[in-house]
Amino acid sequence: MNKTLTSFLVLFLALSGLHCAAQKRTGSPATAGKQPNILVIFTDDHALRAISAYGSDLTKTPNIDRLAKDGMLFRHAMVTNSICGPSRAVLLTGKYSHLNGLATNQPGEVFDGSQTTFPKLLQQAGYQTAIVGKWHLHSDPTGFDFWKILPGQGDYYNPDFLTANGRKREQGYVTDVITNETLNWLDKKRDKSKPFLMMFQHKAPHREWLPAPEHLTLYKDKKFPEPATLFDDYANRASGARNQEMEIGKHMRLMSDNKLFEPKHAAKAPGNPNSPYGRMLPEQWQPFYMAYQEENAKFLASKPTGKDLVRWKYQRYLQDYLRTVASVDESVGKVLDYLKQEGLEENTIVVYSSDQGFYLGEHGWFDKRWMYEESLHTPLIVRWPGVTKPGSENKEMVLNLDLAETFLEAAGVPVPHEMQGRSLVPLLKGQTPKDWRQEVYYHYSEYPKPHRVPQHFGIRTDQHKLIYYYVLNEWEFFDLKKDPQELKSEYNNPAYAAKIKQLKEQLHSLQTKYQDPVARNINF
Ligand code: SGN
Ligand code: CA
Repeated sequence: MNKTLTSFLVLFLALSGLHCAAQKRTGSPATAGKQPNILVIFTDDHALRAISAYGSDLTKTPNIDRLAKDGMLFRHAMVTNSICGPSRAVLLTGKYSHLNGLATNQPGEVFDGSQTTFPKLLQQAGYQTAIVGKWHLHSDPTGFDFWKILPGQGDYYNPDFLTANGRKREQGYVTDVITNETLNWLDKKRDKSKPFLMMFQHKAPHREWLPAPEHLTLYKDKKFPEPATLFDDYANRASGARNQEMEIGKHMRLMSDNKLFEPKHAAKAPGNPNSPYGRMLPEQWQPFYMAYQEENAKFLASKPTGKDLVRWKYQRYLQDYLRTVASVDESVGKVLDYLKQEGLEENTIVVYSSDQGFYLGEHGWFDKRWMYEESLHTPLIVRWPGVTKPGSENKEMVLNLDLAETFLEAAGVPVPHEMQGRSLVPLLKGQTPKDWRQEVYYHYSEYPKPHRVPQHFGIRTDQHKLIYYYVLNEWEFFDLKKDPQELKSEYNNPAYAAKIKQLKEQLHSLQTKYQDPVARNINF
């Protein structure tokens, strides 16, 4: 063999070795036969408490529930960083924020689209890939054959959209526009000879919770139950819980959030022509304004204060939030009907999830961010005909970090080593591996604006949660069995000292395992 040929062979063998080492495992589709289509239905800020399949005491979501009836519902699906852009970056990359580079929503933070994402890998494996709706990563999507996204947060009425051809305003209500675009791509634009990945991502139910015209009076006379902690005094916890700016009473805005419009707005919507209300056409604004008038007049006549004001705001907040959820649920119904009608149901994995959970008055709050249960959890329902047992429930701790690997395994695509989650495919088959994770690592870092939630990281196990607010140098420890609402930190309780010491060690090893650089700088 001549020298050139020998070196070529050595190089070739070395490279194929490297190639294998860079993959966690070679996948084969989890079911025999064709690669499944993947439909990811993703909402923004959807609290578990606002989905009837999760036992909502507030509303009914019959279409989302259809997925749970035919598939698997995860009780403890959680996120690694409870805000929008960062959570979406984790979903795409299967890596924690400190490694995928997007840790906050702050201006100037842009997702690096040159990195490996699961849509890119599916595309390379022959999938047609598309994303429609909220994106919020500030760089153009990569790895998608088709994209039509909202710029930034997007708007509820007559939203602008970005595509590869530029920016264009679409007439109508955002949930409807996103639904129609999704159906249009599925029906007319995709290459039907290939399997598809469609990421169908709603803006709703994000703040400022503007309902669709047909839902403006839904729940008008309904009184929603108040959470037990609506008037939380934030005692017995670290100082962050007291100093936040996300209280319904103090920080929710009476006009733009709670629709307490002024008489002058009867003639003209508040804000400039690009603002959430200002961009409505007169024929959209008039019925919108009028729908709130009767209740607003009663409010102005009685001028509630103190706890009564909080109660009024809470009711108005829930009405509007749940009205936007009603549109999402109808939209889910339309797309599920389409799959059925086209004979796509059997070979399509449908996932329902959100970028994180949300507070619906618990602790007196709206918004998310905290490692506390309501915002750490996110809905996750998966229907995979022939794989998920209809009506099944899973109680293991799973993460948004796991979804990229799940989709890759389902499609039979090798998983890159650098991905940090774990495929949910065995769980979906009803076979939880013996060594499934017993602990979750969380790290949030956007401070102070908006909402003044201090930076923190922590560990959650089945029963306990330890949180460290590292800039404040304050700890919290909760026994979730004894105190599921997380109202009393037991950090200084000597009875828990050994447990806390053990959790600190586990926390440290999780930071090492996940390569979070914060671990190197903090000694605890
Ligand atoms: C906006 C909202 C905040 C919200 C962030 C992030 N304010 O700034 O309440 O926390 O988005 O939301 S608003 O007055 O503009 O509605 S996220 O879903 O993108 O993380
Ligand atoms: Ca969100």
